[in-house]
Amino acid sequence: MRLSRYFLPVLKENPADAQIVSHRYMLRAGMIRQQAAGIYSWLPLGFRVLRRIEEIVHQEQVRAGHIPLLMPTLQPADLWRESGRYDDYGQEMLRIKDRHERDMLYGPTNEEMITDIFRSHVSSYKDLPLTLYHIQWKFRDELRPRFGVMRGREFLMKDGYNFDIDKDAALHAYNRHMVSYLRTYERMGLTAIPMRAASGPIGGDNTHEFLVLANTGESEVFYDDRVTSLKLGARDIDYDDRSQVAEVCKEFTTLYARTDETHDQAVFDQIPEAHRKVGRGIEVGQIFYFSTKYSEPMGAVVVNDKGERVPVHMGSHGIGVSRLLGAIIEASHDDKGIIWPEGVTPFPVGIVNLKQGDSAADAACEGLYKALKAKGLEALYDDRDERAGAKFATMDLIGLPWRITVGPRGLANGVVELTSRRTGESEEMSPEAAVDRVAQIYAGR
Ligand code: P5A
Repeated sequence: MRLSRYFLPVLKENPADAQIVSHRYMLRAGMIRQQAAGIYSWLPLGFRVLRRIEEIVHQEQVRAGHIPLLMPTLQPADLWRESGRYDDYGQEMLRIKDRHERDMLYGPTNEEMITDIFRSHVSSYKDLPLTLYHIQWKFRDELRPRFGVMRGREFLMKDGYNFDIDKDAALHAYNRHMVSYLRTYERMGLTAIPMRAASGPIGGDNTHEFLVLANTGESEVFYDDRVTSLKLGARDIDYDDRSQVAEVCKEFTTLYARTDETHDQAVFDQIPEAHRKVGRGIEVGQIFYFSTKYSEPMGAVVVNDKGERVPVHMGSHGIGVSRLLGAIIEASHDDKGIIWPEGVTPFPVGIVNLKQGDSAADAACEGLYKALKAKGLEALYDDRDERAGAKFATMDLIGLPWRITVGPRGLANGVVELTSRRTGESEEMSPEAAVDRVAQIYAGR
């Protein structure tokens, strides 16, 4: 993408109403625009990151054996009357009437709708286990939408729902989600810690929230800091192997890590003092096992291997897809701007032409741009007629992990400069070597 032809409306000034750094940088980097309280347009740069995050979520869900579908944003109220949640949900639910005076709502979550799909099409234990998920916009009329996409009213969620024959099978689905989420967040460059939490309006007794530690997080968290060094890494997971998956979950949930809702000071006090930490976290996901809470009242039953009709055991599992942009920025930035982890960056590399109009510099930039493209990497080429300082400031603000700087002086010696946004370190090398290095960094992304 050539910056001269892109739509990147960066702001020079700090927006007055943005209280936290991720919100400030998302506005300044021209990623989002607020249209109403807690409701945003996704401008091209923000949209690219959103799509990248969705892509990672999809890949890891499919890897775990879960099946994508797409349910609508608008739902009939009658489904929610069946589960009993229509009245329970209160003012967070946006209620709408259609022209026939039928009660509708903008879905805050989809337990009822997926249960309706299941009961209409599945009737035998032979069709289980089954986990369906989608990535779809939700609406919650939050009392205090704030911090940009972090607590929106309209927000993008991945929500998945498992249907199993009994509790053991459903707990395996729960564990499978936990492990697949760990992998998902790690690919985004995040450490998200599963913490015992409370289930709220979704229900059930088993639930974990995934929290990214950040001072600006909305949840108070209590944890043994050894939990922060656990990594799933590239280990090979067989998602059908119940004991392997359960072992991984045990590894990640044995050390104390809880939100204030489930905090137990007496247990916490037993952690060696040097490891006892109280902090704040951003909730980027939550998983639930709620047994037959929806299947029983809504009649989602199957015939088991003994010929009996039994309600299925269910759980639901959510990732805050749009919130993740904010969480990643909170976890990865400096005073000049965002520092995107390679896994989610909107563009893998930026090209800065220090002397637009200089024929050697222009030709070298074009050559780099095309050579990167040939390797499947779309660079953001700053081909504007701007001062070098302004170009660097824009690149630093939007946070691409790598920058190739091209100028007449370097080219006279046959070199360009490759700079890491994270460390600030630069290395001179030939344009070909720079292309190879960047391609190597992104190999297998
Ligand atoms: C699980 C999937 C559920 O709704 N039902 C379907 C269950 N869980 S949840 O914890 O309430 O939401 C899942 C994740 O969505 C994100 N989230 C939000 N993101 C931005 N703005 C909001 N107002 C908002 N509310 C929830 C969180 O990341 C949460 O973990």
